[in-house]
Amino acid sequence: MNGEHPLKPADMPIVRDDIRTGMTAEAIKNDLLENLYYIQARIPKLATRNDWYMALAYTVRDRMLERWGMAMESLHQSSRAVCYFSAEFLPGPHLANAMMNLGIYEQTREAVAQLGLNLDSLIAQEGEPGLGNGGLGRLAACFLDSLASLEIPSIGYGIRYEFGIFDQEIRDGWQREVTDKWLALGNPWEIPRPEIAYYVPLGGHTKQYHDKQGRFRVRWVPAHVVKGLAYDTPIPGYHVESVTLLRLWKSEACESFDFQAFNKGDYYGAVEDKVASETISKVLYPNDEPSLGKQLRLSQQYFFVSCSLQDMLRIHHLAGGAPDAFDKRFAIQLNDTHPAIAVAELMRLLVDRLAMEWDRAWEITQNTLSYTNHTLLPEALEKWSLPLFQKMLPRHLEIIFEINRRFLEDVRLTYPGDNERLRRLSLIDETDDRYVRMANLAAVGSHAINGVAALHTELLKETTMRDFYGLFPEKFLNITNGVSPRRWMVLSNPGMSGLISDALGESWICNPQDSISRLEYFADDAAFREAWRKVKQENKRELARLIEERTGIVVNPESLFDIQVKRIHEYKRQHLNALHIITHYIRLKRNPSLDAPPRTVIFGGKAAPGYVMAKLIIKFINAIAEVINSDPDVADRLKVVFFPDFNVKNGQRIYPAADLSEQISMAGKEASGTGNMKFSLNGALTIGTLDGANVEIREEVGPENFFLFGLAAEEVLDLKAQGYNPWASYERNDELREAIDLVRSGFFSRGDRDLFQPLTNELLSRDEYCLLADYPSYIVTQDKVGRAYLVQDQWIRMSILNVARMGKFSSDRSIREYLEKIWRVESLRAAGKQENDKS
Ligand code: B1N
Repeated sequence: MNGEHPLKPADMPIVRDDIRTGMTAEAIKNDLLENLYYIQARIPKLATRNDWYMALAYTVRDRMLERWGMAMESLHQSSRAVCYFSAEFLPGPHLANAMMNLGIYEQTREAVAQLGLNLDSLIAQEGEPGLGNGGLGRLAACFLDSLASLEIPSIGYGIRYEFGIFDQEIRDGWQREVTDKWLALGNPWEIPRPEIAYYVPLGGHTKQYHDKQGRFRVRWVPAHVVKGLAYDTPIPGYHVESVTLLRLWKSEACESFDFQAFNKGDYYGAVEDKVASETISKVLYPNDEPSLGKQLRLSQQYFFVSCSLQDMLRIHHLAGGAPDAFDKRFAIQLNDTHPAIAVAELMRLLVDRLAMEWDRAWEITQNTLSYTNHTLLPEALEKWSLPLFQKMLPRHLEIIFEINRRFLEDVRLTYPGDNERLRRLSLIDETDDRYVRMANLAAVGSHAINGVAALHTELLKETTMRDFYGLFPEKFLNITNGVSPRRWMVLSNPGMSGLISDALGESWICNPQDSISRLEYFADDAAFREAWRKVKQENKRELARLIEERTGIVVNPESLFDIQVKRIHEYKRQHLNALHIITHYIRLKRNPSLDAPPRTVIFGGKAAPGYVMAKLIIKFINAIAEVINSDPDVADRLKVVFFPDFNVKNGQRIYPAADLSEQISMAGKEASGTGNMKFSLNGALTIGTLDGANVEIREEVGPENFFLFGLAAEEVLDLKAQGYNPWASYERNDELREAIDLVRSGFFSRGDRDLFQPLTNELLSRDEYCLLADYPSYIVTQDKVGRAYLVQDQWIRMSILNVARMGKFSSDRSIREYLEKIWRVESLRAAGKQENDKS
């Protein structure tokens, strides 16, 4: 049999263990051939690049499954595990990350080379699971990476969307959305678990009854039931023996219900039910922030929360745990309010299904749950209209009313007669129509509430959740976001990471907070600076190649790479960046010998398909790019690029090539930002406002290594309180007026004066995000950036210092804080150590 395998020499013995788990190039090569043959059913001669990619993915996965078994065992035994509930996960491509974490990168490269293949091209073949919109989903993925690397028993629970975030194409400067068919070529990283399935009821009504003990009970009689199936993806930690589990739910029709309709002869009714059931996990809502009262979104949230809680109860039960000890076994983190229905669902499962007393169930619920807030934007606060809620989740509405009744009773005792406050704290908004307020539900049902950066948490306490802070200040805490140094440094920037490791050893990869600061000494080492500059230069050359391939634009890799990549949103102010470009362009036209370095301004990011102004901003950037890039007068001095389809994969090539990171949101609006951290960890300097985590980044790297501009959050409030008049700003500043007038003249729109009117009108009349107020200081600060860049050696020093001082922003540090302050869960490593100490 072996001898018949076309590429396998007859004398190569196959030892199953070795082939699936061996870490040598030889074992990897053999497994790769086996998987190509037995899973892809291909012989090497006929294999496509995707066949090879799939076979390689299975080969790497084989090496994770062994660790998987151990992880499952610990979950079923361990004293306490973390469950991260998130409607979004953006893990990015798995292959290279898994090879790095398993420590088999070089062996795999060799194995693949022996077969005449190129590893980088196989890595490039992988798409990515775009199961998230932006920062919030990517944060969830970084957190799983850290949970795995710190060996914390943990599960990420979410939805297996069939279609993730749309792919973005740019046509004639406009965004076009293309469906993301991430599952089309198969997904080798997931393991379907058809036997792990739960029923999720929806609609119908409730009935009261008395049980055998004569106790008052409620039964929910649903109108539909859908089934949730588990799909598991192993998330490997860095150089450790364990993996974390990402368990995503896919919705399906539940056969028994199909057949009922079918038997009644209602074939189409049965099919409709099937379609409706499968719709639940069909597509990710592409909105980053504004909440929209869509029924399907509420059913998605309930669907995944119910499956996950039922799954946890099953795991707990299998381990012999009593319902009463549920909170000892699990900590659940709610990633924003998207899974906040967990408060009512856990109560329902404990009270209705497991016949627990209300008070005890409430204690368990509060002990188990904690809530992270990710935004202060008022339009993002999730609320569901009462009729919709009643129709879909009648039992949950009753439970929420009961929670609210008890809660408001307590509030009345604390603040007698303060009806205004009562109205604000209520879980039900009764201002106009009636709504369920998900943030209030999450706050009341959790024992901890955290913001994601110091400033954000302060503003949360002072504004959005002020009344809750007054009521239970002890619940509030800050945990500043972080990012994975594995994916965002080692994997995406091997050149820079290699330099750091050569200088410091490799301990910084898992412990940047303690170790990477030693890099500071190397900022004074001229040879090190030169090596650092070369790495950045090479990264920029790489990105320049990619830009040409994707957009046709040729950029100068020696120019200052000035980059803003993030979701397109007015509060993030990509159009402020654009106004600077226009001003710089006008100056260059007027003064060809202007003393400023050549610049390439690069943008990337998706706009929500229904967000008209954000889509116009994309068109605006592309329109400016078209004019400037074809103007020979500034050919060597200024280029503008809109890099299409910004996602994790593209991000990995963009961050390492940046000189300047644009973090220019209006102060008070960006909860944290995490791109700001990725840039700085890759040696970019930041131009930014005092917003979100920028404040802490500046504190860490030092004000002299950070280009600060603009109003602070409080100053924005003052300005608005005084009655902000953007028109006055426009009239006061000549360069601003020139820039805006040039846009209004149709200069960037082939003479069309109307195209960008919605944009310029908004800026001149309302300017909600104070672009015109911040314009002068932004321009002055950009000039400073330009002058600083001209002193290359000094710039490189600052770049090294940025990286050396960014250790705080590892997601490992964030996770340790969650562990200590909220979850009270121990690492397996620590637990194992204690066991050893005892024996
Ligand atoms: O969460 C990130 C932060 O770094 C960002 O500052 C913040 O904007 C982002 C509804 C959201 N907040 N809210 C969302 C996403 C999807 C959705 O449907 C809201 N995303 C953020 C991580 O903390």
